[in-house]
Amino acid sequence: MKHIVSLAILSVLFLPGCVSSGKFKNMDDDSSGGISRQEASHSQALADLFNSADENNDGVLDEEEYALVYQVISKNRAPTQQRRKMMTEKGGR
Ligand SMILES: [Ca+2]
Repeated sequence: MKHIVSLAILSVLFLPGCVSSGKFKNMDDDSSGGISRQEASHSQALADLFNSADENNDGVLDEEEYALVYQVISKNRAPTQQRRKMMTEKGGR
């Protein structure tokens, strides 16, 4: 039982970081270790937040900068997905 609780706690603590890390590697087309403005343009939300996410103004989002902006984008998407689900359940569009 202790192992299950430990795994649950570890999942809550590290899963968001793992998810953003996987997304980071997907966005980093040339595997340079950073997301350029051009690579960020594949996501409208990321492109819109690129300047504010690029905290050191080097024109590239490193993994830490991306993890922070990913949290913002994910939080902003959640209500929309919930609204769509509610509308689908009610038969609306
Ligand atoms: Ca940067």
